[in-house]
Amino acid sequence: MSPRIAPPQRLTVCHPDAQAQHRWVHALRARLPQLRIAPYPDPADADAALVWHPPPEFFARLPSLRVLFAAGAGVDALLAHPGLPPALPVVRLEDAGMAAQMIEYCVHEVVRRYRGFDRYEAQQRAGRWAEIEPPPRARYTVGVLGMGVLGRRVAQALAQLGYGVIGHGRSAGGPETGHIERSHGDAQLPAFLARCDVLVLLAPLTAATRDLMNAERLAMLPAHAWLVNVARGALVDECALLEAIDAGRLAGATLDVFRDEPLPPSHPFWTHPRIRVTPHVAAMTLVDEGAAQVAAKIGAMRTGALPSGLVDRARGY
Ligand code: OXD
Repeated sequence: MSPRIAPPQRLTVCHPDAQAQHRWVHALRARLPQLRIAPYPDPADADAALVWHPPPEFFARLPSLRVLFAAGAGVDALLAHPGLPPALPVVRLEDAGMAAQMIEYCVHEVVRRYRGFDRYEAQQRAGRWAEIEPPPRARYTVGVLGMGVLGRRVAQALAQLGYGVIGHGRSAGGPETGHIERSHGDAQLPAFLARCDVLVLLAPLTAATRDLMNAERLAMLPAHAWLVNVARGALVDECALLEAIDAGRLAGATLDVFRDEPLPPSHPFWTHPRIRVTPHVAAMTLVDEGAAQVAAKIGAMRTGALPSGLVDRARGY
């Protein structure tokens, strides 16, 4: 059981985008009038911080920090910060308006593939009039790899539309997901991958998931499958992905995240006919929703409860 975290009094906001930093400061001040809130590096005696990609010297300049809020859902970069004190509690945003966007993005890609809209685009270019009949929706299987807050919402939305959905997680259990078929662990991963018509990656980046979709696992997907990565670029071996698509062992991929961001101008993904690229926008953090969630977490801390979204440092998310 983690010890209680004292509710903060002085909060610094550090964001690489000055405009975003300004908006966070205002939104948090409106929700937390009792706190002293200022843009980094003020206040120098801050006991809490809300951060996105803090600079290398960040933690050395703020020795009084007692809790850290991440301005996003993924904390992989933050946990890899060399200055992060080992015992500092890290709290991440859990939905804060991201789930609705993630659902839109994933549903868009699944529907596009299922209904053949990608093929209709090619047909239009060729001046060809021909119907494409989709298979029965319930037999069209979408695998959602990563059944955290966002993964569960995406899986539920797809299941409500009538797709056959399987949610794969690290371990059995976790929150109830109704009728959605579940699979879990390394042992069940090959069978899960083999059934996917579309695979949606929504797992956090940890030591266990880095390069998860390597050449061997990509080869477990059916050759007609489509990969959608809305999690982190490092989940996928990019060279192996290109090889699999070029060799006809995978239909293609929609990628919102990359190992190097922004995606370098010379990267082959930009021009590949079977790869769709978006610039890490599947679910953008909404400042007002995010500030409301941070205020609620601090509210919970005031009652002596632990805030939701507290990161398990050993597990990596
Ligand atoms: C996040 C992201 O982790 O935007 O929230 O990638």
